[in-house]
Amino acid sequence: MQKKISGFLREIEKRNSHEPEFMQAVKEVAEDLIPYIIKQDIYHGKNILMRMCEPERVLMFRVNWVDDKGEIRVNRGYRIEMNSAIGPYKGGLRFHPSVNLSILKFLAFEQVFKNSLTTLPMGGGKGGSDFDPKNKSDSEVMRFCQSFMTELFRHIGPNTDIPAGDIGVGGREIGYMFGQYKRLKNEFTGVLTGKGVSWGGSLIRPEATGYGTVYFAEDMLNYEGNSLKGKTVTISGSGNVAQYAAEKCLHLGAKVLTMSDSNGFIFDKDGINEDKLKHIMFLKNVKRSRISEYLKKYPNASYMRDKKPWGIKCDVALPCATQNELDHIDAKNLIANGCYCVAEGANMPCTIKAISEFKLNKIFYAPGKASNAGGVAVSGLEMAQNSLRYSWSREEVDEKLKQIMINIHRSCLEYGKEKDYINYGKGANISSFIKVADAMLAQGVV
Ligand code: NDP
Ligand code: 2IT
Repeated sequence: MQKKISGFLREIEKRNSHEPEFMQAVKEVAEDLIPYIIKQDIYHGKNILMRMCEPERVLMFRVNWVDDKGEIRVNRGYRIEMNSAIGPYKGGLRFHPSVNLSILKFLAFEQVFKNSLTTLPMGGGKGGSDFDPKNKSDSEVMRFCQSFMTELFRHIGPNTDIPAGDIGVGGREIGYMFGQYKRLKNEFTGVLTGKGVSWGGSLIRPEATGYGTVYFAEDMLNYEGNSLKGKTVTISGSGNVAQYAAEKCLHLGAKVLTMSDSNGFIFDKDGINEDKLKHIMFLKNVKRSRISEYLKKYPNASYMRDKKPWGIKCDVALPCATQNELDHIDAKNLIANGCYCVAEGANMPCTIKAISEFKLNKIFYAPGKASNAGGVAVSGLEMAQNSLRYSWSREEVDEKLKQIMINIHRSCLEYGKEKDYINYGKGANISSFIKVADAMLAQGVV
């Protein structure tokens, strides 16, 4: 079996050498899927996984814009249209200087499986740019977004490809891109999700990824007769996902000890309560400042520059910042300190070796494609509301989100139960694969 898996990965590597993040995402999926596919007559010999590893289309384009000093800047824009077997391409846009083809292909590949798990009709895609929104004025961000959309608009549409936010792309950027799309097409449609509530957005979309991650962690603990109430939680990141993961932890009675950004983390041993979290939201969303400023208002907390929060003792860890932010040393530290549940709010935050440590030590571990699917799920609900030209209440959307997370948990159990461990990764990979593979088989070789 190992030979078959390595043979497959060698083939993929030939076409995708120099794309380490993409290869990492494929490896993680192939190790669960190849043994499954070999045993299933309908999938065996159809080269389905190989087809799923090749994007249906990759768009790369120049994005010129003029900064506040009048200088012309050049960035690169991308959209990976990965798989449209079960619906139009759907997935976020990331604006970060580290963005490259490998990172966007890994994200688009993961998105295909994640979207399938939501049970909503969405294919997978991802895009973005190496543009860095940090330290840019509002007008610079607007001019960049308009220029980016001036190329992207011809490739997307409410029945073709529906982008949303991701790192560096929040409500402000979605607004500027939506405005430019509407102006170019003279159409008011649901072409982007994460829109403002007064112009077609869904209630709970900003909260959905973080809330969904915590609902999933709660489902995992409930399954063992436990819950988040009274538990200590470490969170990384202080952006959209981290903020609402922290908020839902507080709703469920847990104590949040840490939050971070790319410069370091804060540790508040008294717990980050609702007021403190509000202050973090102000620092990050309004002031667009650094997490270290938390100490100016709360001097009893500590700040560790250039460090990650995984050395802090906790029951539950929620990595909510970025890929490969939790390695096997961090995993060993967490386990040594008594952590027994890890749910990924970010995409691929745990390295393959870190995941092996969790499995070896029988730690509850939820892969992002399952635990952070709440964000795209509510994007799917936003699309449904746009098609209906109607909007659901906060309670209705939250209830649907909760039910979707419960169903994803159930699918993971169906295919991931092992003798004395629930392999959530395997469960998520197999159950999401079946839906996409069946659709691909039905639609022929296209
Ligand atoms: P935001 O841009 O709102 O926040 C990102 C956070 O992560 C910031 O605190 C940022 O710190 C930190 N971060 C980013 N890059 C790095 C890095 N290289 N090292 C350390 N910290 C870093 O993004 P989101 O919260 O939306 O996204 C966070 C993660 O969640 C990503 O992996 C994303 O793909 C995933 N995700 C997002 C969804 C969504 O709906 N938004 C849905 C599903 C998954 P700093 O301010 O210093 O950059
Ligand atoms: O990684 C993700 O699932 C997202 N960034 C959200 C995608 C979406 O279309 O809402």
